[in-house]
Amino acid sequence: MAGLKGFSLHALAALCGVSALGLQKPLSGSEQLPIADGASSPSSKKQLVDSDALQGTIRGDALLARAEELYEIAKLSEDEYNRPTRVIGSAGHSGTLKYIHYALTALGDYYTLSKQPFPAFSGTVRQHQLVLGDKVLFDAQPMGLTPPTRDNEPVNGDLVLVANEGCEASDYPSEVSGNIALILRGTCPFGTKSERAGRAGALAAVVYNYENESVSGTLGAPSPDHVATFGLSGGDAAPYVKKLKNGEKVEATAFMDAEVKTIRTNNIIAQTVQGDPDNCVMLGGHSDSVSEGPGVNDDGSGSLALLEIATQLTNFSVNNCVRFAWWSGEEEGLLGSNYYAENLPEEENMKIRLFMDYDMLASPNFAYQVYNATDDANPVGSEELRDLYIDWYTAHDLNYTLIEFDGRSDYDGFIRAGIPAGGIATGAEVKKTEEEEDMFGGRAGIPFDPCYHQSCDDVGNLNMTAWELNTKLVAHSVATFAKSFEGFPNRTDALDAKANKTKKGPYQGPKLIM
Ligand code: DTR
Ligand code: ZN
Ligand code: ZN
Repeated sequence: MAGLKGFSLHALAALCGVSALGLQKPLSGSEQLPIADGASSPSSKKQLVDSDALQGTIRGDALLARAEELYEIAKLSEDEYNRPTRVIGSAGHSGTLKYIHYALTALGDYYTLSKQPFPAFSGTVRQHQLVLGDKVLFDAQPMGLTPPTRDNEPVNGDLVLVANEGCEASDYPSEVSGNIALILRGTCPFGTKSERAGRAGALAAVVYNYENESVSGTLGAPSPDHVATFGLSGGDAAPYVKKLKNGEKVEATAFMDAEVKTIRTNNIIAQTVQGDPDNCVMLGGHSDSVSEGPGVNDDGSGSLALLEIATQLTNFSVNNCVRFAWWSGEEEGLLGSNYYAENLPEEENMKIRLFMDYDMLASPNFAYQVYNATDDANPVGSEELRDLYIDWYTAHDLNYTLIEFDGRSDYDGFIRAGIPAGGIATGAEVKKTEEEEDMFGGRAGIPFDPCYHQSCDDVGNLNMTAWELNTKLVAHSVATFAKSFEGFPNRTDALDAKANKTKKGPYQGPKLIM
């Protein structure tokens, strides 16, 4: 398999510390051209990278072989999670990191590799229950990264309605202490509400939605003042809000058997040795999945596309440096990419000409989606990157849609740091419309990826046509800027661009934070 020369499932087994007996036959490296042995010859003797040439090295079967290996790695978590997963802290995720690092190391000295460790948080809720009055609220949802109730046991008290939206200390009446706070969603993050409730002495908190639907999000980075916190639909909360506003008493019992672990994890960064180090094109995908499944599309499709392109790029020389990133902790709220972007010294920030995010490139019921970044709302250059994608799909007589640039994936930290960014995707839980069925085929009325964040996000969940095509587009984006930034806006003062023209949405990664 191109790019897998000498890399076999047996090697994978060895590096992941599992018996190869359970794995399929080793992959041979013989039947693919071009074999990525470019790493072995000096860059100066290589052809300058060219979009068509790099796109020409992309093969669906090489991508599929990597997906099959990734699924085998996800199965390393079965003992602990009873299912394949690559969630941070799992054997499946550490196996993913080893796989990526091993594959990059096999490319010799074409890249400078680095691991960026950072503290991440992983939350588990074993059991939970919320009882209001004499009713069990079955749709009450534990917030992500919620702490347990005291001693992981049920706590009882009065339900106390907090004023406004519970974003200020003054919103919490003294009655909250020793009782359970009922807080309206909005204005500030769930984590702030939980922290305020804890500081007011609440035993637990319930955040109720301003809409009828249920609400579940994350408290974000743990705080010692966080308390066990549920999300509740506006419909479920309404009768209790009414009672409390009428001065009636409502008893409550909250039970949250939960644990939040701090884990050390790593981003992996690979930068071409060759190429102008002051003018880097950067691209990323995330190496982790949710705990519910193996994440072969989300985001194996993006992170493996990057690995395949990084492998094939070694056949070429580059004028500008190319920096690949595999982010950890995206699913917990963009932890790795935010950590990276927020810790960039300004001088290093200015060397990144743009960041391209590749997260879900192979959804089974795909649409070709381009993030609708604009230079008015985002760092200048974001719109030009958007137009590169639009031009490529158009040149290939393909339809595309523009989707919200709403902070739901790893570009968010970069645009907040003033770095132009963008990317493409093929869709998640949102349902395909009739019009999109006409544009892309597939089926209207079902999600772009019906296995989004589920155990069925496995190799069978990949649309190979979309994946191979999008990987060629990723290759085009890499080759274009690795060759030249001509016509692409220069970085202005990072601090200016950090004026943060982008309004913070309710999402941080796939998690609702408010
Ligand atoms: N890939 C998703 C996050 C994500 C990025 N863009 C969108 C758009 C619509 C839904 C989800 C997303 C994930 O990592 O869960
Ligand atoms: Zn993702
Ligand atoms: Zn996800």
